[in-house]
Amino acid sequence: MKAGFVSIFGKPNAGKSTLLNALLGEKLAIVSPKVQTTRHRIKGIITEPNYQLIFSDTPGIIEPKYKLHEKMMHAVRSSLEDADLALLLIAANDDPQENHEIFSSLNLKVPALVIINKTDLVNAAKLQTITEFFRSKQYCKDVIGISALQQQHLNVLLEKVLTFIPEGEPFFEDDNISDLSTRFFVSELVREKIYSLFEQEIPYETTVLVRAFEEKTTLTKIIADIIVQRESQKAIILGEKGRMIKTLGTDARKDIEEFLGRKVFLELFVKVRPKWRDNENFLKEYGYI
Ligand SMILES: Nc1nc2c(ncn2[C@@H]2O[C@H](COP(=O)(O)OP(=O)(O)OP(=O)(O)O)[C@@H](O)[C@H]2O)c(=O)[nH]1
Ligand SMILES: [Mg+2]
Repeated sequence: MKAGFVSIFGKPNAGKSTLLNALLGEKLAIVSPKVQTTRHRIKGIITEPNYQLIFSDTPGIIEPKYKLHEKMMHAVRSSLEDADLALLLIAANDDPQENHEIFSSLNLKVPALVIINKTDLVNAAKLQTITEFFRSKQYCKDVIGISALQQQHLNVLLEKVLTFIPEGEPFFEDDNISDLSTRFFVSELVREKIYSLFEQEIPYETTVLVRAFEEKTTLTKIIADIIVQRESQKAIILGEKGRMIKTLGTDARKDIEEFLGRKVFLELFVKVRPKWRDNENFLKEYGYI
């Protein structure tokens, strides 16, 4: 039996969360075409008869501008600490040198595989160039090209990963697929819809807090607060005659129903909390520890 921790690192938008979901065959982490979608460390556990792998999706590596960003980078550091192996993810259409600088800045103490994602977007020659670029890097044990979106070469990746995992007993019961609460995943699904429905600063200045979660006989009743920084943002999220929040609620409810496997009644409220992203108390209340 092998058991170990594998952390996924990379720039925002490299496809870390898409990869976690593809490996688990389950949508655990929210995904969007916008940068800085993931804000927490999200563990996804795969248990097979002969191994247990605990993957960690992490926030994209950025230069912190707000306390919220500092918390996000803390989630990155904490995933560095217990990893047996690091997966350094780069989008095939992104700049290798810039990614190399970010990977170097992690000061890895564990072996790393460079994973070139989004290979569906480039030709073979380009893939070859990036592969050669990383092969010579000191932290890089191997380079593997994948497409997380199209689920290509994930088996090659898994097999390679296992060669770096020590013998050991499982850390989690075999029916666990994550360490996070259902409330967390519900709030994330609402946040995902905010990323897809709203533009500019709104996704980045918003968070979601599940305030009530009640299992009734025929459905689950959920009340969630959408926290924004300004009154003008509240007006945009509500929309004319409440149209936007209605769409948001319907989209989120459908995904939550799929996630929970039962009917959901979802009620959303919008609350203004000026500068919550820089306020320790608010950050704590909203689950950013
Ligand atoms: N073409 C293509 N797109 C991909 C692939 N993997 C991910 N994407 C897209 O890239 C975008 C970003 O994906 P995410 O998984 O949210 O990226 P992330 O690295 O988790 O981003 P942050 O959470 O912001 O750090 C989404 O639009 C995905 O659909 C891939 O293999 N090919
Ligand atoms: Mg992500």
